[in-house]
Amino acid sequence: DHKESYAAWLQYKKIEDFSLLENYQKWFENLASLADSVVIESAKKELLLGLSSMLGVQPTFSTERKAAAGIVLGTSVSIANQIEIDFEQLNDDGYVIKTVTTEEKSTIFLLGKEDTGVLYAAFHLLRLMQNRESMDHLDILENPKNQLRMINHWDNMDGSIERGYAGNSIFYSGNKFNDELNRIEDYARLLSSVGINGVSINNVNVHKVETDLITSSLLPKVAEVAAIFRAYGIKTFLSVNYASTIEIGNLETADPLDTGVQEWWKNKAKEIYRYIPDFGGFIVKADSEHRPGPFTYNRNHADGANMLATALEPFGGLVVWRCFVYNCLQDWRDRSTDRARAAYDHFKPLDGQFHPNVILQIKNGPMDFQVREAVSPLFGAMEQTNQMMEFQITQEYTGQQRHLCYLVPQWKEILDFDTFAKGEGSPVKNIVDGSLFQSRHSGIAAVSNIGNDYNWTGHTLAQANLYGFGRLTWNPDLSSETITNEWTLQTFGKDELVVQQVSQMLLDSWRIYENYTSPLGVGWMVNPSHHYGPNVDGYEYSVWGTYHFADYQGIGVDRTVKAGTGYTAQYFKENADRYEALETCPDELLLFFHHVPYTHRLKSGETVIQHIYNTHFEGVQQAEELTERWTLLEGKIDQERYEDILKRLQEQANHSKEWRDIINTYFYRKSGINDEKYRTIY
Ligand code: GCW
Repeated sequence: DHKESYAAWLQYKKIEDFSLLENYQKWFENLASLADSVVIESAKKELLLGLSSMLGVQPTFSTERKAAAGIVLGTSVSIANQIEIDFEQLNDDGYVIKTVTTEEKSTIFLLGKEDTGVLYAAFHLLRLMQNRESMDHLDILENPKNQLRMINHWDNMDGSIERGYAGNSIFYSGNKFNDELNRIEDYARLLSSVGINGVSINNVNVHKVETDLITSSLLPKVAEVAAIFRAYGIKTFLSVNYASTIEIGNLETADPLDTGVQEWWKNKAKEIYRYIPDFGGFIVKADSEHRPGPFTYNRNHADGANMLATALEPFGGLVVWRCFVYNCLQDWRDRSTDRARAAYDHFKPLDGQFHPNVILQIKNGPMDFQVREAVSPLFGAMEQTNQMMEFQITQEYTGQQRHLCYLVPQWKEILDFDTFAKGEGSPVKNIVDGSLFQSRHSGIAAVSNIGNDYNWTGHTLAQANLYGFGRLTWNPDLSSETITNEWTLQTFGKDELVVQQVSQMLLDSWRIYENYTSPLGVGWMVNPSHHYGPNVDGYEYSVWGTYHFADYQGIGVDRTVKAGTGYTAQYFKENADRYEALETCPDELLLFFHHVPYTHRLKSGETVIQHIYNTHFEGVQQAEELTERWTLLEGKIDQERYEDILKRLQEQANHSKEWRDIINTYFYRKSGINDEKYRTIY
């Protein structure tokens, strides 16, 4: 019945330890909820589910606080002065969990400033219980660091998911919404349990059918979905077709300065908000990879975004405008065009021109979610513009959920990257949380990795990426280890060996994947179009602008000011200088910034060619070891998940050999330089 696979980290496994069980049970004899709303209903429902499952009790909620021990749910308004709490310390989604023991009563308060805070507090308490922690002296105050914590779906209404590796869409099939929407509620529970508060439900590439999502034919269904998410504190957004006025509006233009176009969108916004009063707003991919946009009318991105923003503004809606804009019709001979430069070149000059309800959504790197690339220099470069991060949870370039690649350590590195935008101590996380420039709106979004597979994510261990994304977005200061341990405990239970092994496997996996794939930050080297598996020259002569320029002498992209594309100058001085000079450029990004001979010596002491050989042999060995490490856990977790994961790890180990051999052979043949250790190169 796939029970464990489906439940993901909300297992709520029965507590076997008798004294812990007794201790927990005493708290749940009296449950009171002083507030009421659909969101509070969800909190109550989740608590009851967790309690009956973990403790085997079936309590009910009353509306007032009773004597003896108990749990009390409330908000700043409903709690009045029953407990001294300074609600001023909480932001809109913040909460307090506090155990208060007096002579007559012991109470655990779950208090939110708003209803969502109560829901998050309920999930937090359940997490503590899943982790078997004591509840006797809780004193917790939590505020999310990021205002928008969002998931972007690339789901199409035919049921397919662009870059999806876990089955089909849970929202649509056959160009319609699914009749059965139950699964969406379980999805909402998973998201809400890690603090996600926004979701866009259709692909940023908005095709013909999806263009209709903002019409009266589909809005009632969108509203149904939005109602499910609303009960879990999640706002619904839609990706829109920039050329809607032409496609569905009977207008001849989508010129943002045309008054007819402006009117059409204003009316459209009004209509949408009639169906969904708390609609989040629009995600827009414009003038990118053949999608329509304002360029057609000689207008810029600010013109386009502001036109939509004006329409949404009266209702509090946001425009999330993507910065993934570049020339995708390049010629490899043209060394002056550099895709990495594109987002900055397009958007930086527009700083200060965007309306307050526009947020620019910027991919973490300037290329496209590679296993390793530089951090986008656009972060911090637009002081007067709302910016948010776009990560990719779905593993397009990182093994497509057939390989284990846990991305939390990568995301942390990016969030911690010091941009020097306001001198030392200006990390990306302080730009996207809005604090560095006091931005009105900000946050982190990521492309979903889930589908209708019974375990949501194809690779069961890829559930950790979704969990980790949420937790990290709530608080970017959590360590990878904390998040990983939490996830493992909740997902597989509190067995020391399991927690230790699984956590360490996750933490090692990104490096392992990098080892046997593309080296030193150069990226790509994948099969065109589906992007799975090695193909060193797969994109080398194509129009997409993703080159490595390997020849018989050397490899890498010269992005220096001195001799290359000048990209390094897009960073603030400290980083620009560091990347510009070969001596200071970090090894792991060497080929992203420089073209060097194969004999160039890295800071590690190895030559580039020897590094390629070494990491590829080592990576395969590490991938094989992952399988062995997993087999230690047989019998310690349920058989279904054990075998599912084992199968994927075996596939990974095999496929890593293909990577190793194709990459090693290619560079051996190009360079003519032997492996110092004379290992087998085909
Ligand atoms: O690189 C590309 C992906 C596309 C995706 C695009 C984007 C949704 O391969 O599948 O389109 O990025 O982010 O817009």
